[in-house]
Amino acid sequence: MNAAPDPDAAPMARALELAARGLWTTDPNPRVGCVIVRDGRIVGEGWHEVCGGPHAEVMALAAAGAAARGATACVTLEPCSHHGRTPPCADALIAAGIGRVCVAARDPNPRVAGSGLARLAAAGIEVRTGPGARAARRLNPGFFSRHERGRPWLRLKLATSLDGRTALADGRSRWITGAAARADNQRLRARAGAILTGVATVLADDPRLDVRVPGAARQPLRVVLDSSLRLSPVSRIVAPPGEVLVLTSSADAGRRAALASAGVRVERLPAGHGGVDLAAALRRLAELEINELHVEAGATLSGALLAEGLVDELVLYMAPSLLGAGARPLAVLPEPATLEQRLGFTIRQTRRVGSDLRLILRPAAGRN
Ligand code: AOF
Ligand code: ZN
Repeated sequence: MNAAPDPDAAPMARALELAARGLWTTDPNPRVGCVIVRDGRIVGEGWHEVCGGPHAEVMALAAAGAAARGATACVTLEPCSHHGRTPPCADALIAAGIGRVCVAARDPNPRVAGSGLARLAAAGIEVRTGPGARAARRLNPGFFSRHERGRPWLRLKLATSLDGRTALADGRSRWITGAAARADNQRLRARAGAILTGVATVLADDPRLDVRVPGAARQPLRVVLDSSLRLSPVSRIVAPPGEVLVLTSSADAGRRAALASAGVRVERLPAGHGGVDLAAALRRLAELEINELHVEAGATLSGALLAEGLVDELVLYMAPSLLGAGARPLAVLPEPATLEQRLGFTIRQTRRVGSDLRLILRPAAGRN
């Protein structure tokens, strides 16, 4: 005999679908959706669209109007209990007379962290948590990472040939992958809070590292790791729109002033091996409310991030071509002493994008 179907499953799936509409826009807030159900029928829907705007619950309550009384609200994240940029959603749900609340994931924000659920329960509202929790977290890897680990979710993008090369020996790399792969990468940039690169890449390629995809209204912060402040104030990455942050370990006031007058914010961090301390840089970016950090860098910085176990996800676009052994490698890494010590990954997804292949990989268990 089949178990009775879970009545919260379908509205929660719908709430998750709505939440995903905020993929490019809610930053630094999470992507959240809400569906209000009464007698098995959806009477209101909402999602968080933009930071500073109404939360998902408020939008759904407005749509439901008087039908919210006694209804169930399915929300992908615990309703907030704090006065942030907007008043607490828990209070709005209570005031609207909601009878029952079903929540996918608890809000890891220390200003909420269970107190939203507690406030609802104290008002006599039946509260259920759990359905859709994995999907709600998957939709917000950076928001959870920032609050739970104190660092952004780091996505390292690489574009290589079949033999794992990223450029000719002289640095020429435009283009290894095709237009479809590059457009796909634009969409990954659009969901990030910041795009990180190293100054060597800026000096060599003069990339813009901005988002130029239709429908993207927000420019992620562009971050350059530049231990000795070599960045030129006229490099393309500095040009508007969007903001630029340089993380350095240099105290050179003159160079700092030159960058500042070009609108670049410069912050000093401790030095690590071969440059700015990477863990400190990630901590700082989490403090700046960066959820997802999209990295497009050369072999040295990519290798250092991999070697330090700071990469959460690797997006590898592989072009069906060979560049030969003289071409540039994908990551500069210390050679493992034994095969057991090599960096291993699990393949999460393979997909053909135009003429190229896209692999999404995660570090194998036991790392990070
Ligand atoms: C909810 N529903 O739709 C969202 C929530 O500054 P504020 O007022 O926008 O609050 C931001 C915080 O609220 C954010 O860090 C997270 O903890 C929570 N987000 N909560 O009840 C929503 N987006
Ligand atoms: Zn809220």
